[in-house]
Amino acid sequence: MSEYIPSPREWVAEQVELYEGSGGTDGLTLRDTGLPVIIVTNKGWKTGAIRKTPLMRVVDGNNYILVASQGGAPDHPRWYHNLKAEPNVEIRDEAVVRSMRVREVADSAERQRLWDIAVKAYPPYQEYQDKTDRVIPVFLAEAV
Ligand code: F42
Repeated sequence: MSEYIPSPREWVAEQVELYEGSGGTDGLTLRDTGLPVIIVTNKGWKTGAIRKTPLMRVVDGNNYILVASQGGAPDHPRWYHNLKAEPNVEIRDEAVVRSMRVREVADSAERQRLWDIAVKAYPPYQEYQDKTDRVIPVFLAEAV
């Protein structure tokens, strides 16, 4: 069994603790936005450790759209690299935990369709894209 290493960002680690510790009944939204969050459990590609990454809950049918925005920072978040190396993840959506496989969406028409859904769910994503030179990666998580 790999070791779980909490995020070094305190507010993120605290959200994971509350969300998971309550079995998906508490800590379900992003701070004061009231917008729903999921928890992605993934593997660190260098350490092999278990990482838990809260992301906005953006759905496309039975699938989830994962947006590697990191607030419009110049670099991709570390979890981007983890997911590229190990696409098998678990996604917790409230009390439901599912095994899923993620893929980065390369096709530009497909990416645009998913991006539009993501921005509708969480409008700041567009502000983040506007303030960074990188193209913010979009993943689709599908049931395995
Ligand atoms: N981030 C987003 O990008 N998109 C969202 O929609 C989003 C929503 C959201 C909602 C609630 C919430 O609490 C947080 C939310 N975040 C969102 C923030 C998100 O959870 C991440 O904290 C953020 O994207 C930064 O991801 P990160 O993976 O870069 O995290 C940093 C702080 C981190 O954990 N760094 C670790 C460290 O020790 O410095 C590295 C962890 C790691 O993955 N290490 C790898 C390993 O092998 O273990 C190696 C990785 C490498 O390439 O070096």
